[in-house]
Amino acid sequence: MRMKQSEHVQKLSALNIVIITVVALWIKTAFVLFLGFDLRIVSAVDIPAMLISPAGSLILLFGFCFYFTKTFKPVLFWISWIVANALLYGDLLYYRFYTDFVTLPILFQFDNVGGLGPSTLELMSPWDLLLFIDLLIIPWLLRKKTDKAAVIQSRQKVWYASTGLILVLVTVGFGLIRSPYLFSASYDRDGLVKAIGPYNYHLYDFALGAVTPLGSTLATKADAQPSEEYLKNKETESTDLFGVAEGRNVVLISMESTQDFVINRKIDDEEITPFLNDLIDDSFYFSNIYDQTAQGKTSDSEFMIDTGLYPLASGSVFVQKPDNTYVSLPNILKKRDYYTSVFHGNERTFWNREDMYDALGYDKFFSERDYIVTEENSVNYGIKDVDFFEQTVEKMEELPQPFFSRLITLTNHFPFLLESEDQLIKQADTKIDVVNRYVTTVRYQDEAIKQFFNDMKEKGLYENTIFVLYGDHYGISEKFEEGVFELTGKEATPVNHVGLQQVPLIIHIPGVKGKEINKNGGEIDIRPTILHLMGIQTDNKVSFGRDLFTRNEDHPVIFRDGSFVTKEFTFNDGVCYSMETGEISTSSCVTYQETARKELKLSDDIIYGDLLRFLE
Ligand code: GP9
Ligand code: MN
Repeated sequence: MRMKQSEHVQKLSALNIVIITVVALWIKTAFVLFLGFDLRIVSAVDIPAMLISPAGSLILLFGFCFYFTKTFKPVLFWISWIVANALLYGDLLYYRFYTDFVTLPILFQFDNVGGLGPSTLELMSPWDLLLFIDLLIIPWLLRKKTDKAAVIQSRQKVWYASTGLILVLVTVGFGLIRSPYLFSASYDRDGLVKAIGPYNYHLYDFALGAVTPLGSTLATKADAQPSEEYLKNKETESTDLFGVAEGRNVVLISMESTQDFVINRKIDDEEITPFLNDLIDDSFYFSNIYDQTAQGKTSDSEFMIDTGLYPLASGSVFVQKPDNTYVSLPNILKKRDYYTSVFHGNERTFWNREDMYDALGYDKFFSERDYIVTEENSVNYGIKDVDFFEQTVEKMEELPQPFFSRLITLTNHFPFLLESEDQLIKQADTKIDVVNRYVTTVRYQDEAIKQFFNDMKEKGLYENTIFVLYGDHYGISEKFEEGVFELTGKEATPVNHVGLQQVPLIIHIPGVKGKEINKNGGEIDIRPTILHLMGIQTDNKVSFGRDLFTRNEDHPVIFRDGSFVTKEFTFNDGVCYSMETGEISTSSCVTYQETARKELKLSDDIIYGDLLRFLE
């Protein structure tokens, strides 16, 4: 009898097994929330809120198995386990590089975020295996299951479901009380995940993804009015530089992953960017320009420069909205008899460029198929920059003039791989290998640009051209920033982190002296700056950029997650800091926060409603 009793104690009911699994996942999720992501704890209530946030949704997710037949129950149980773990680990890997969470559209552009290539492997760690430790425990639990106990009483089901539901409601309700903009400003994904947990977040994101396509079907001309109203008050001063590059060819060089900290920096007395440093002496160098891209990376930078609109909060606008009407830079220039083209050594389909370039009005897209790409002249994502520029100049020579061309480099891309014969500077010597390699690929890119300028001179294309060189977005994500701080000797503070989001912007007009301009600005401001130099006054005001020569510095440079930077303050991860002292100054950011919300909403309305079709 005693023997039978102990056997009984060891047996577990199906409900117990589900509860143990949910608790294990809950603990894992809490670990990842606190240690895997960089969600800033601003007040003491953040801690219990974050701890509780995953529980309700996990309970409900696993509860589904109770309502199916005996055959389907284990299948659903394992599906739930896989879904929860895939979301958690997928988020963790994505966050490690992008400091952001996976969104529904990202799943449709999986290849563009590195797929399962070397970039992803670089982000994994052997310690990650610990996250799957419950995979050993669950089969052991299942062996202890009693058949009899497989039937879960209705009363138990009600208790189980009510607990899950109440926890979800408490989590969401508490989140809304603390931040009324939780859902209307859901592009602040760090804030959203912190408040409602990763699983509720994914459910919300999924629902949002399902309803947003309705935006353009239901939109009318009247929806465009608020944007027009808001933007008509945008200041439009002129300077004596207006029209200084009128009628010239325009060459834009998108410098892959190039951050501003490399400019005028040395590794053991060797400059990382010797050519760009020299070029700056003879150019307009905008030294406080911020990366404003989001999940669309390079394509987002292209989008901002061409349209003056903000990128989308989730996914790439190139992938999602290639059928919209855009009043783009190429279209404006085409009306002035420019021939417009893009040169890029990667596949035409990457970032859906092929389709989007049609929408943006480009006459021609020279892509991988137009280049001689071999094993020897390729590295990482494709053709090496030196070969790319060399072959590009030959094509450029044949273009009708004046032309507007964007050239997109590729070699300086994460994880920054380069054969030793191409390494023209020795690796840096920080704790972070990614940063050590980064300086070599940036140095290589600099050499490639130098050769391009020489070729342009040789072909007689240099004098009559205006060159716009810009870093497309950060290369060193927050995860590896420690190495940059080691290199620059700066302290790892939130304000210095914001400073690292600066990308170089150099506008070189042969024959025009130029100077350093240290006004704050962003990539969205590049378009009006080019138009100013070209002497083009656009009638179309539905663009959020401001000419960098006259930009009012009190206007915030707005990032896609609702954060921003002004001359005096920066709002980052939900906290307002003084730029000068780094001290927290909550009330100083309130008005700017409103401006950020307003501009992002108006821009989103234009894109989701395809509103520019009504203004043509
Ligand atoms: C690939 C290039 C790099 O075509 O645009 O992509 P990224 O990951 O930087 O957006
Ligand atoms: Mn890029």
